[in-house]
Amino acid sequence: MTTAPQPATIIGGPVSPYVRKVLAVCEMKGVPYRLDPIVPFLGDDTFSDISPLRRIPVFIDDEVSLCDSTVICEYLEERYPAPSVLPGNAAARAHARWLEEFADTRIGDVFIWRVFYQAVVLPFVFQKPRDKDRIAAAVAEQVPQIMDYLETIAPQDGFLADEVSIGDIAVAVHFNNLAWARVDLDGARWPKTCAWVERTQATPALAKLTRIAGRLAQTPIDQHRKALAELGVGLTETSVATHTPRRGPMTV
Ligand SMILES: N[C@@H](CCC(=O)N[C@@H](CS)C(=O)NCC(=O)O)C(=O)O
Repeated sequence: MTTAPQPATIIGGPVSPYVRKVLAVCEMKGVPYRLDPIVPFLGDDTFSDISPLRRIPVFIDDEVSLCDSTVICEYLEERYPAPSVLPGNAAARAHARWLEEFADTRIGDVFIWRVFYQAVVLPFVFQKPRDKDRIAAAVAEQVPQIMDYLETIAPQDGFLADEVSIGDIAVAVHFNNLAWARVDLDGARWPKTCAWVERTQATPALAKLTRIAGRLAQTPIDQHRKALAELGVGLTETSVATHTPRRGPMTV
């Protein structure tokens, strides 16, 4: 008889797109987890030990303690192969992995660091004013470059492959953060991409996580655990969070 795995611990708040990517894969594969929903800049010394780059997500179970959403999702795919979050043939798998990499690096750099960080993290975590010119420049220059590229690869309908994969998920999660930073995209200019992202965000796992994260995005950080408990999310008993930011705001 196989016993159900003990819940894994995931460190990181679901407002992070990288955390939502990992949570989506857990949800799709039925991997139970408990969350320590920290904002990375508020991590304590234990967090520095567990996450040397002081980034979220971190995934801990009975066998591993892992950093980096891609590494974590690959581990989940190997340990819990069904249902798979990778397409069935080698070429489609490689394409999905490329989109995951593009999302994690380029989309993350622009949507998260140049826009979301400026619009949301600076005022709400560091109590610093947002740099509106910097946000406007990213929205005018880098966001369209990304959208133009995505429009060349976005599927006309469905997903990158037959089923939703890690490539679709990794891209789609970043668009919620852009919306929370109050950036509207022109659906007429990038129709295939906007429709593909919406389809992916509407899949059950991402729809659930977007609802949860959207609520947190409107909730003061010191009330995140309470809000998550009310939403029925399992939480760790202890946290690696402190109340004051450990590191000054990055300039990007
Ligand atoms: N490549 C990493 C990126 C993770 C990442 O950048 N997470 C952000 C939150 S959205 C973070 O922890 N930033 C804190 C920092 O860089 O100091 C992954 O895929 O997990």
